[in-house]
Amino acid sequence: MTTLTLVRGDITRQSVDAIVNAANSSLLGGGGVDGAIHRRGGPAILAECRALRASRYGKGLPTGQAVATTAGDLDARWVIHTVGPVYQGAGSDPSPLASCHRKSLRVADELGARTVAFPAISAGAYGWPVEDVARIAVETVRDTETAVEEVRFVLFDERAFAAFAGQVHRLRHGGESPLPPGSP
Ligand code: AR6
Repeated sequence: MTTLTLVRGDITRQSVDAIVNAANSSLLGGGGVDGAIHRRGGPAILAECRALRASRYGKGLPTGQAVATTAGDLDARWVIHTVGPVYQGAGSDPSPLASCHRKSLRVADELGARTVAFPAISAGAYGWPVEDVARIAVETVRDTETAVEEVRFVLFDERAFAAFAGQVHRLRHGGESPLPPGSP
């Protein structure tokens, strides 16, 4: 049974087995969560990202995939880097965003991580409406088989926190799912 928890705050201050990074496909850093993770985690993370670019991911990490590195100086064992999709407007395909959550949990299982913190992937620079991100994230985690015991969504601002809280409430109180069964 995976417990979903919501925290308003900075993901780099969390104490968990794995912290998920909303990266870009270069794996070489950026702004937002990515910038904060590299700043606080120190150079060991970037060194492993560079090694990944020099080996398995010569062309970069594709959208919707996930890969782990050390967490450096963060209070975690691993950072799981995943690349969210860029919002293309109404009707954007949610499946790559669902895939980020599914693949991150799969990597967590391979590592043996039991507590995993997620940010609101794609809800910042990549432009997805946070309500959509919250729905896709919460439903995907609910529908994914995993040995992870706690998935903690760490939301930076009040609006994101409220969007995630609304989705968790809807799930717990049996609201209609806007997605048909089996969709991403
Ligand atoms: N802790 C938790 N959430 C945060 C933090 C933090 N320290 N900082 C920002 N957020 P974004 P994306 C929230 O832009 O949309 C980067 O440059 C933020 O308010 O970090 O997936 C990468 O390198 C928002 O709700 O990720 C990529 O190029 C959410 O985290 C690109 O941005 C995600 O915002 C990825 O864009």
